Amino acid sequence: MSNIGSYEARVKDFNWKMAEVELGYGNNGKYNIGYYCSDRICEMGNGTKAALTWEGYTGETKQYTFDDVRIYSNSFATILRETGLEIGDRICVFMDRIPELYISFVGILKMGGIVQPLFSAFGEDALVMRLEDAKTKAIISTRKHLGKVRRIRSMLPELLWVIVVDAGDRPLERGEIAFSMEQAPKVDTIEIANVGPETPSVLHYTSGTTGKPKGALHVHSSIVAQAITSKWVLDVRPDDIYWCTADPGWVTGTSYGIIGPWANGITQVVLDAGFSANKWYAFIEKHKVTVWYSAPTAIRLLMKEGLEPVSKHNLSTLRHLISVGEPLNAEAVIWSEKAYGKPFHDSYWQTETGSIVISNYPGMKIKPGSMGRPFPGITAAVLNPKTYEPIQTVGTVGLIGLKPGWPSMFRMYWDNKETYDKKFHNGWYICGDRSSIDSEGYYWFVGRDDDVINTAGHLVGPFEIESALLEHPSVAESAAVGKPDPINMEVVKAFIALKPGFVRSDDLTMDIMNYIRKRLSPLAMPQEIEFVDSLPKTRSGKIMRRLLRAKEWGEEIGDISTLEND
Ligand code: 6R9
Repeated sequence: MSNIGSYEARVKDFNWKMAEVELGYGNNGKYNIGYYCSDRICEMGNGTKAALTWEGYTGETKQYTFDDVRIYSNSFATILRETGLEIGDRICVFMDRIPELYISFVGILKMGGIVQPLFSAFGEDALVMRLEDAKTKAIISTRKHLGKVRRIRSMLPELLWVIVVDAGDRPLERGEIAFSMEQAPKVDTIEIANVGPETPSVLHYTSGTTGKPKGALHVHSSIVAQAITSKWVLDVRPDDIYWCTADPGWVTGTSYGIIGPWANGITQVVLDAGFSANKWYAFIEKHKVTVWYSAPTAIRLLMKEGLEPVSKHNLSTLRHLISVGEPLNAEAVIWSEKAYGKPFHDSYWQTETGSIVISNYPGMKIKPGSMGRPFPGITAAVLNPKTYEPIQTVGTVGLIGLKPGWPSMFRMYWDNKETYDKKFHNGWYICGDRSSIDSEGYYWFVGRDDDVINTAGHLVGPFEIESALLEHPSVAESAAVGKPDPINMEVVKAFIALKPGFVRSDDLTMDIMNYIRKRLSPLAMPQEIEFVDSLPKTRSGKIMRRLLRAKEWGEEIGDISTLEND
């Protein structure tokens, strides 16, 4: 029997108070996520249980118990306090998937800081944009990424400290601190910041169509939703070995790669290495993974490798598989059933929702290709895009809307109330995705309602790419759109009009691609560049990205006056 039991019964009985009681949230006036992910598990007698088994790209492994996480996160909290950082300060974690990333995340929360996780693959422009916006006070990083941080430091007057977790005795510059988690004096007890349920906890940046990336601000009580969805959707149980393949630079890697599993006292495994089917299967076999949370791009890559690598490994420990981030093709669900004897269960949510809001639940009939049904406690609908009223007709496509009020919902876009307010209409939070609902209440994803590019599950904003392209000496104007890709669903394609004096060439194409890869990230790098004389524009001068996109997808362009508002 799965944790959720009967979906219908849960929907009928559910209220968020029950989820709080289940977690003991607020007992003895304790609301801090850091406490619930470490100290509380130890207090319940599970201090010696493995919290994290980590494997690096060389195959080296390290293991940490919940007691280790408790003590090392105390050490992080202590050093952060000693440097003068306070409740509410933004502290960025900028590391590969090393143990320090996971444990400092807990430590920052314990001292009351707001964690700002950023992908270690981010280049200087991507970093500056997000650190400037959040007025980040400190960064925790490693030597590998220190060069990038040093090069942008002068542009960030608010940045006081860079904490380097693997500096050893190497010389550091002013404002940099060497701190080794394992060598620092062990701190058995600290005063955990006495935060309330509404105190900010995590700030995740996400891309929109226009403007800079926005920081979705979460609060400590988000853990109530993250813990219960881990239990009911991911179906984690005390003896599980849980593997979330997501990087904590992405919300999946924090909500379900740190908070959700640890709040439930679950052992998780982390592989800090690139993708290969054999490596992944060997990892599952070696660590006896039982619950696996991954993403469609990875599943498509595994499908490409076929059944042979599957047959070479013992994957019989797998009990429950879940996917997120992009539409999960029906074929992928059917294939996983053939390959692993278990279907992948699709789950849908966003940085802004903080936790899973629509999903296929264990024990419930899966309809391959459907995202499933709303989580108990979430009121969802498909709305008419003009009136924002729920559409009652089965199968009609509209905008996914959610009734505000669940615990992990973002509370604000950092310093951007205007954009935040635009996400609400007629009492609904508008996700920005289109879907229909069938007669049994299952949601069928249709597409995004904006120009954001979803490449391998990562949202990339066209504005960010176009802004970076404009900094290249040859580019006069540009448009970035998503183009279909069999593995990554979409990849970035850039249309570029060159400045006079520049000539189209393969060398220039490569140069521009590399420029974006370094300044932003490998995912933001255009996989294709098409040089054009000029870009299609509306009368008011806006670039008609949708026209370019429609061509790439072979879609009807239709009446272009409706594609962009003048
Ligand atoms: C968790 C996460 C959110 C956007 C979302 C939608 C797309 C996520 C999906 C899905 C189809 C699914 N998305 N899950 N599309 N089926 N199961 O992905 O957060 O990075 O903010 O992306 O991703 O477009 O609006 P985030």
